[in-house]
Amino acid sequence: MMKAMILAVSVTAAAANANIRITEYMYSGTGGEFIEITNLGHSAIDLTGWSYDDDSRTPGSVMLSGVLGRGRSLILTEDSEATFRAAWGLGLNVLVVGNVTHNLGRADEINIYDAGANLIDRLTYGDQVFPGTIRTQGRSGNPGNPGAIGTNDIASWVLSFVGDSFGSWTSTRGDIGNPGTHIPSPGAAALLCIGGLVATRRRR
Ligand SMILES: [Ca+2]
Ligand SMILES: [Ca+2]
Ligand SMILES: [Ca+2]
Repeated sequence: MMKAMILAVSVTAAAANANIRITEYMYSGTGGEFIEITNLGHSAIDLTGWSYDDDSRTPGSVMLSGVLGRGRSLILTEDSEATFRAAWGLGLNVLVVGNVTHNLGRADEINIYDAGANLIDRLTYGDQVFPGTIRTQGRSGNPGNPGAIGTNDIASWVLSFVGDSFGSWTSTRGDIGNPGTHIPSPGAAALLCIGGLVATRRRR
């Protein structure tokens, strides 16, 4: 009985962890490069023990921390936290891990690991390696459709521009992106809405 309960709890935790997704990145800019991860699930997730690494694929390289609420994002950046917040005008509702040293190059990889060192999400990119895909220099990249999230499909990612559906703006240093917020694409919003309706009906 107890064993089954523990198993159920860990399966639930694993399913919840899978809701943490890479939602934006910029490998180079006038300001510091950054990565955004977002909690796309329905409950807060404690990131204690979680970590990031680039293409060296080693859990524990850069530690994350904090509790990421539903719909909230965390930024990893080579800037100091204060510099990044000031450049993009971010409030304290956005978690920022600054002074990250495992930096992104033109062709690189983003790996997010949970506290158990399990790979939770990965994005592999490089415009020379995968011709025709975006080059996030001075403007960030975003998943262009819901299927691009959590599937390591760089061909489906698109560059930010001011006035896009992601709500992108220009930082004080001239970089374009939308760090700290993730607005789902219209398709994803519709799916979430349908999912919410089904869940509501089931609860009744
Ligand atoms: Ca870089
Ligand atoms: Ca690197
Ligand atoms: Ca974003």
